[in-house]
Amino acid sequence: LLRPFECGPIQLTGANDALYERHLMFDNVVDPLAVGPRERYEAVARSVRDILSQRWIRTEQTYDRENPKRVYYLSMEFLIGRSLASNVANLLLDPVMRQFTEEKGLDWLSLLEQEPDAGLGNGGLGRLAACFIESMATMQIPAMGYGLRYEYGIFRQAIRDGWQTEQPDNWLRYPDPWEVARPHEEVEVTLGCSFEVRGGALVVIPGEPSMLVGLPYDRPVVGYGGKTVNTLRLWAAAAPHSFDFQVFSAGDFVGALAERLTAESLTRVLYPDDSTSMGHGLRFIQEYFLVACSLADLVRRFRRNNDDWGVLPEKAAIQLNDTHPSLAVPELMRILLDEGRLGWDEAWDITRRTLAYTNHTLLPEALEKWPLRWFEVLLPRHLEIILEINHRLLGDVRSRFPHDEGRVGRVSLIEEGDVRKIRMANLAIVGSHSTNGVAAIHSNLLRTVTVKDLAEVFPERFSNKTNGVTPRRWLLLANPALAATITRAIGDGWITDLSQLERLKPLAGDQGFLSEVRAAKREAKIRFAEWLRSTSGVEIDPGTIFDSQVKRIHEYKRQLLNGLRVVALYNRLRQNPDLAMAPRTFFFAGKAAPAYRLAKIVIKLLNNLAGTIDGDPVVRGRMRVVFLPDYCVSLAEKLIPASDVSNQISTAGYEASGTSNMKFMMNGALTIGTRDGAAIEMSEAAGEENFFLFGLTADEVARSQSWYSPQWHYDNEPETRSALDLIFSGHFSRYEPGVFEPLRDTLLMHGDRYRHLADLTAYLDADRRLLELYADQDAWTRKAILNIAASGRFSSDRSIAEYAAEIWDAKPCPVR
Ligand code: DL6
Repeated sequence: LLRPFECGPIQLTGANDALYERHLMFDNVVDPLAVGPRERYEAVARSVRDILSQRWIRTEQTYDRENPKRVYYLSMEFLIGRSLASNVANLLLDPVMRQFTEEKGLDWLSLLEQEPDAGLGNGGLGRLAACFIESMATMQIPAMGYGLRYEYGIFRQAIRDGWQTEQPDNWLRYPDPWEVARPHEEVEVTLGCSFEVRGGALVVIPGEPSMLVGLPYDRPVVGYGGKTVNTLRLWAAAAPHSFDFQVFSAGDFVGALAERLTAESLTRVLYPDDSTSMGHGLRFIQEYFLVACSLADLVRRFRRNNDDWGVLPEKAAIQLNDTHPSLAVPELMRILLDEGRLGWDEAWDITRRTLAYTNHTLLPEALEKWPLRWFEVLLPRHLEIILEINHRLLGDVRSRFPHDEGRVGRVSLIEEGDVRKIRMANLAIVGSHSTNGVAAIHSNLLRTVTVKDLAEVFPERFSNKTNGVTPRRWLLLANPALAATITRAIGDGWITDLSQLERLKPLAGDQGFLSEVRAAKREAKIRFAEWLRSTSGVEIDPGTIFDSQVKRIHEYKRQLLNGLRVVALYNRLRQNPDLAMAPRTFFFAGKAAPAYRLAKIVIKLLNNLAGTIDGDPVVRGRMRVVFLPDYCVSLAEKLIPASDVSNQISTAGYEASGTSNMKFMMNGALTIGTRDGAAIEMSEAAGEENFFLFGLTADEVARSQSWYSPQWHYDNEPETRSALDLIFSGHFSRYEPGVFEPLRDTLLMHGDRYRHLADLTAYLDADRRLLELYADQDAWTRKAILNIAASGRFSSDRSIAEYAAEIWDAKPCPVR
């Protein structure tokens, strides 16, 4: 067997070669001469998995032996993307792979394209979870991710006539070489009701408890250097084995199978919406299923090595990624009370000291509140526990804040009304020892506005942990040219200590380094242009400025504002074709929640802008708009390194943090943006003079209700007016008259909650400054270098170090 990392770097040996050949022939039982690219990808991936397996086993053995405090990261989403290149890079296998693919005549890049993106998330929250587990493995923290094994991840977006259409993402159609099924570690989950399929619909039968089975599928999480290989455990739902025999013998064969299908459908699909909590019962059960499976599993592991329930908080830190897993509060209480037979006070103390909660959004419509009635039917014991927690909480608040019934109503775990609801954020805050936001401004607003009353009751529980992204995937892997340039300049210590990028600062004055960074950017642009041409036939010019906005499509993220900027610039060129303006390609990419009508109209607008502008000879070669369909991790890995400009233009106070902003910064793009989310801290780190900031601040937005008048901007700002007039004249929708009227309604008629027009003129002004700078290529590259040099703070390693020290009290447990 291969013994990686113990005998020095892995060499290309006959053994490696044999691994591949065996997998190629025996896994799918095919003639190696007749295999296709998919089989080749699978064989390579399986060989890599073989190589990491020993270390994976050794990691678990070490944790078992050392019994360290473990971190459990519970998340409904892990937006993993592809694994092959990242595992190879983290195992330091790149040179071996290069030699191997050469000898086998394999094209590495097309091999990588065979792997589907594991799109088990909507956007920032899920991608953050993926960066965090990679950082924890790199930092040798004994950690485990727990999530759901959705059979269908985030939908695949196609664009038809400019409109978004959704197609199922059947990412598990072919066997996934990374996952390992662990049927012997299944767990059972009990619900207070059962289900039946009647006429194709799922019908709840209250009062009849039922059982589900959670089957774990493990994926390796390889730390950089390959020393630690942690586990991401994803749960798939199944029906229990026992039930079918009873029903079969009663004769209802088909009914029994249908029920099995019902159970399995629980983890069939990821909910494709990250900005509303819309009361889907299935989602509620998914959340409970994740919590119940994960807690059963981690408690079982804990009990293997510890008799005393009281030490749970010293052995396990459970981080709740948003409120989605916040049923962990009553579930852990239930386990401690009913299974551990502890008294309330002890159980409550253990629960609170074990759990911690991260908030990711202040949008009221995204804060989860589940109908109390659902608890009555599905989780009656949990409801009992929640009511008791609430009873004690309100008693405590009344005694600490006498005569303040308003506060009592606001902190309560229950929202009164026609439909009584449980406030999941309140439950998570009350039932844990730590609540954090994900950027300084966000944590501040959370504490002082969104949950102000609770923060005053428990001030010591609140903190900030600014997000970060893993430099391995987002710089080393995504941008080989820039990564090599940096390594040549300062060595490779930055890969695991991104603060070392600061050492690039003095090089911002070095002509040689400037040329190298410029060449690296050029290389990334050419790579991206070639990839785009070969995969979609779209031709773009790498000599133009690449100006990108890529993220979920949402009103608060204001892709519409960017669209208005594009139309205003287009108008300038139409009116004055000789105007000097650096040629630019505007890239947009992102998915809209399938039921989010306005976001879909924004996608339609952006696509129509692309079509009309592309067809207009007056601006040909001067500006292009490209909407890249089906935004996903692997598209981001290609576009971000190639971008010169990063648009981060949310209405101030609405974007919790943002993480694409950090990836762009690390890759040397300059940011044009509002003072929102982590962009504030990024501009502080780089110096505001190296950012193109514009627009209302969060305070100004909060106070703008009294003065904001979209009509005023229309009447008094000629560029705003002509941009809107051009859109509503039908210039971009000749064959679909009126298609953009809903945009007029939001922008002009209904008060424009997201203040688009208030910021448009300032955006155009910042854009003018940006173009002025671009005219001086050295000055531009200098700022790009200063941005890269200041991006060290936005590594997920730094975020994880803060979580580990200040929330989890977790230490590395090296695998020897
Ligand atoms: O914290 C990760 C990410 C932030 O960077 C984004 O700013 C924020 O919008 C996103 N939040 C969500 C909303 N989910 N919920 N609930 O994805 O989190």
